Amino acid sequence: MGTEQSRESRHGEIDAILERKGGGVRETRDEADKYTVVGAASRRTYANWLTPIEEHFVCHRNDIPDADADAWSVSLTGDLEGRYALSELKDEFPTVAVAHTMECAGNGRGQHRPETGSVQWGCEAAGTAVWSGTPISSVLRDQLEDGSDGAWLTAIGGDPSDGDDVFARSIPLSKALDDCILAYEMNGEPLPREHGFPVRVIVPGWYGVNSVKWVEELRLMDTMVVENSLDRPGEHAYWQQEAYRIHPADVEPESNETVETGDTWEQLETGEPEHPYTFDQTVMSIIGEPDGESAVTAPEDGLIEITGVAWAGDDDLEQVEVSTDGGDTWNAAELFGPDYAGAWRLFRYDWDATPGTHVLVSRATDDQGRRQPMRISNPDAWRGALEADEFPWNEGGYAANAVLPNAVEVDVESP
Ligand SMILES: Nc1nc2c(c(=O)[nH]1)N[C@H]1C(S)=C(S)[C@@H](COP(=O)(O)O)O[C@H]1N2
Ligand SMILES: [Mo]
Repeated sequence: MGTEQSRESRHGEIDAILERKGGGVRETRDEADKYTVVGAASRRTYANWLTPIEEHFVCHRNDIPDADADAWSVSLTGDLEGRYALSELKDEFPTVAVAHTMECAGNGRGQHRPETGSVQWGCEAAGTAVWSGTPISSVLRDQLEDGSDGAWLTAIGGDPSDGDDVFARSIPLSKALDDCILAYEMNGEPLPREHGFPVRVIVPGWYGVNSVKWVEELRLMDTMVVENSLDRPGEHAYWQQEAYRIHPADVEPESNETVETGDTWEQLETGEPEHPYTFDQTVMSIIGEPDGESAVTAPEDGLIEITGVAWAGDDDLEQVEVSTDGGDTWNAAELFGPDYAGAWRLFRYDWDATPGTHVLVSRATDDQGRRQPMRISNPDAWRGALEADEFPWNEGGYAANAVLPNAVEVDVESP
């Protein structure tokens, strides 16, 4: 297919997504005119626990496959064998639902200075949906031997890659068996095409890139995907070993067969491996209301409720603090609402507001005591940034969870 022609069909496809999505939506692409990304969340999205499909961001690079659910199957390969039709996956195994806060690893990329490449997200690329499907552990259990410790499960997407590497991502088998599912519904609806119809992987609490859409193969190996791991054309390792790695400018990340931990923050702190993989999400919070779009009139008692969401990947959240003076002083917020592993929690703080302009900021800490840093560092700081309460600027603009870039400026008017 000629480039012009595929671009045209691509733009049509994006228009169709935009039509289905609600307000606050825009499309962005990278230099190669690839990447369908639709920033669907607005500030207000973060004042609610459940993200409606229309407000859930979309992110992928290739065209959406034209999938026929009746003909779709998932093959088991590597140290596994077999193949399941979608109907078998649905009917022969238990159905479960998981609540998952999905954040694109590039969320906050647009907050890096100098700018990094690719899509300049603000904080729109996160959402919480309830995904239903089949536990991966149910599908694999017959075939697993006791010695599967340390193994990796690679999911391969059926999106056409036009001669580039197929979209393949590996996660530790232990994580896959713990809580991952093959999802065929989102918020009780059949999976929308752009979210992976007819079936996708959901990896609760991990960056979106790990949740492979349009999944057609699950491969069990002793290593994660490295070059030439798959029975596929191409070199295979781009999406695992090159893209979505956290590293300083002008560095090519090293390829690893395995790593000790799927905890992205621990990789960053310890330098093992040198260039972390974007696996579990780092601790993060966003204020949803007030949203700064219009002035707020203080009620008679002066109390304005500040509401937002906070999450910590597959770790638990310990606390959330709110500042109403741009980060100079902090107050404890109250956590409320649903409390599911892998999904964000709502927080609120009753603010005794005075008329004027105020800068509201939120800051979350996970159960291992790791707190969101204040700002993104300069490009030279790399891992040393953490000691200065900064998040390391990195070339791909990944995993940014700094506090100040997500501040909201609010005008309060007298009652
Ligand atoms: N097959 C396939 N799966 C994919 C991608 C892709 O390009 N191809 N993009 C990933 C990325 S980077 C993200 S952030 C999530 C986004 O999921 P969503 O579009 O349902 O929000 O899908 C992931 N799964
Ligand atoms: Mo992403």
